[in-house]
Amino acid sequence: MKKSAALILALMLVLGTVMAAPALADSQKRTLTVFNWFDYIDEDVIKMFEKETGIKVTYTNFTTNEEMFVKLEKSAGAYDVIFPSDYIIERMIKEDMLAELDMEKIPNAANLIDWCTSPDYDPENRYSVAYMWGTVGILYDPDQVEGEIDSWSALFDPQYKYGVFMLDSIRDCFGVCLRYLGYSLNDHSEEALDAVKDLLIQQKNDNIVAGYLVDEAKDKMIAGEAAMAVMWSGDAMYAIEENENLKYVVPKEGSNIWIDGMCVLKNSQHKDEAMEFINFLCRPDIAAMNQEYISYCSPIRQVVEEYDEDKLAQPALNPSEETIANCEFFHDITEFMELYDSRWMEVRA
Ligand code: N2P
Repeated sequence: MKKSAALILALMLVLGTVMAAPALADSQKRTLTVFNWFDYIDEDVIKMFEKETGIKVTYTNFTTNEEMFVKLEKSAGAYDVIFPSDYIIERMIKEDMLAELDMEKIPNAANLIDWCTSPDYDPENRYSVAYMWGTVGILYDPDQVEGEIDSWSALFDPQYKYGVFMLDSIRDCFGVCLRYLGYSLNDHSEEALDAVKDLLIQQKNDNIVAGYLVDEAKDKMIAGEAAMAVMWSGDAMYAIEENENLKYVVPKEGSNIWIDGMCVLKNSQHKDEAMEFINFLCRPDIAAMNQEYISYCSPIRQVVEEYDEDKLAQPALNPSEETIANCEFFHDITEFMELYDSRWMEVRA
């Protein structure tokens, strides 16, 4: 009797401790807050990362670089990993907002294709690792336009009544107009910006604009709701995969080529977890999942090497050398953005 009572007591004690012990005190849990563009990851990738590492991810989204930047300023310390484009990385380096990456913790960065490893905005990859890249062009429905489109002039052709979705993103929208008018997409002269403003207001007055959109445009184009849309190449590729009738072109006047990077904020409290996350996204199988899901161009060599003929034939995924040579990167022109902002407000009013 005594023996079994002691045994039961011992058993209860053991069970009691096991059940009462928390897995890990909250303060010891590894966490990470990621701030990325909408529609820019296969969410299964996040689940896999959490499962493999035990790091709990809070995943949040933005629509444009400018929106992201404002949110970062308003909530310092809230985010760890962010996905800014080239010109914003350039700005954030200047403003000392980014942490230097610990490349020893990101060995998979060795998988990057060459031209994405030493971009002008961060020549030694001290602050960023490329996530995706692409161009800006026109996605169009050949059934709703006359002939092949090869010029930005189509955006301003009054025959396309409510036929054009514009990209609701200030640098992209001004950039394509600047190139159409023969300027650099980094121009900030009053003369050039006034010409862009007049062009965009005329386009509205001619009832050509069907809307200023960002992420919604791809689904509307798949559904045939407009003749054309100014679009980032990956979204265009996504739409083409859903509706093979659609076509993408980078107009002959030239356009923007861009790289979105992965960066860690200087004030992040979870830098190790951040490096692990970036490393995970550079793993070839993970990068392939993301490429498949979002349709943007991955800079991971093994993914690119697996593209089949159909993919390679798509200018939205595989622009020609000629197209690339005719494209420019955006640069940081923060000190002149007031000149853009005031005109943008007039256009959008
Ligand atoms: C996808 C965001 C694409 C980023 N929604 C373009 N730089």
